[in-house]
Amino acid sequence: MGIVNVTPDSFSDGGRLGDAQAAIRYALKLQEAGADILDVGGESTRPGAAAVSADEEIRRVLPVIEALADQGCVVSVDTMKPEVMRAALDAGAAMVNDVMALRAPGALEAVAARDAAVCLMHMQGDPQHMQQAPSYTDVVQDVKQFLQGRMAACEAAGINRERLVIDPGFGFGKTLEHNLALLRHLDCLTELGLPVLAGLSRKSMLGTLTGRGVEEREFAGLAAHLMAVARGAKILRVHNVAAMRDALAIWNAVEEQLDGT
Ligand code: 9MG
Repeated sequence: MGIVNVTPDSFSDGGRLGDAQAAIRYALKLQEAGADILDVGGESTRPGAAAVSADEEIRRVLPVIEALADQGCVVSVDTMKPEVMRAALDAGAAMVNDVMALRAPGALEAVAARDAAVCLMHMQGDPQHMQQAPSYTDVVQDVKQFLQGRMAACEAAGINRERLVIDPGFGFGKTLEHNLALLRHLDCLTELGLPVLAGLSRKSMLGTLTGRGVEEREFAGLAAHLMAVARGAKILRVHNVAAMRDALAIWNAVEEQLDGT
């Protein structure tokens, strides 16, 4: 899954249309580099990021989603808002990536009314405050129980299991120790029987461990994502698709050889 952020700081050339065109070009490059899914988001979920209105988010993502879906790309919309989900699904998005796991009022209904896939991500707190004092009894079991609860809520709302993907939400209301425990025990989440998505690209845990700035975390991200694959992750949400594809090519060649012997 390639990350396509359509926030003002991502492609800004001063004009909305220009921003959308730049985002579309960028997304198509990610697809060429081997992304199976393009995750388009118009609101930053970084710790402390300012919230934007649904109207503004729709203005940012809709032209991008429409153009990509028209060209046959598989598009996911990264949003917490039911209004944005509905607009994006109408525009051709095939998946909703919700860091709130459809907890916003109306979100379950917005997705249940369509047949799109959904990624249910764990987050403790909200993006503004989530890193202030994350706390768990047992982070792996707590996240697993939360995801189980959201799977049950989806099924009760008429969203069947075949449509669901789960995600521990690295960096969302978690300390370094919480993130490491979740990565080490990611296979506990695969026990829930759904595909697991892992998103570690450029995250601060990589910076803490390597001392590197946001733009310099590529190698650390590749290592972390391969460790997630080793523990059963099926979808990787990344900025550098080409680098991740190369790493996976080596991974897959070795694994296939193992299977054949
Ligand atoms: C939007 N977003 C930012 N980080 C993410 C992650 O780790 N997983 C998912 N599903 N979405 C994310």
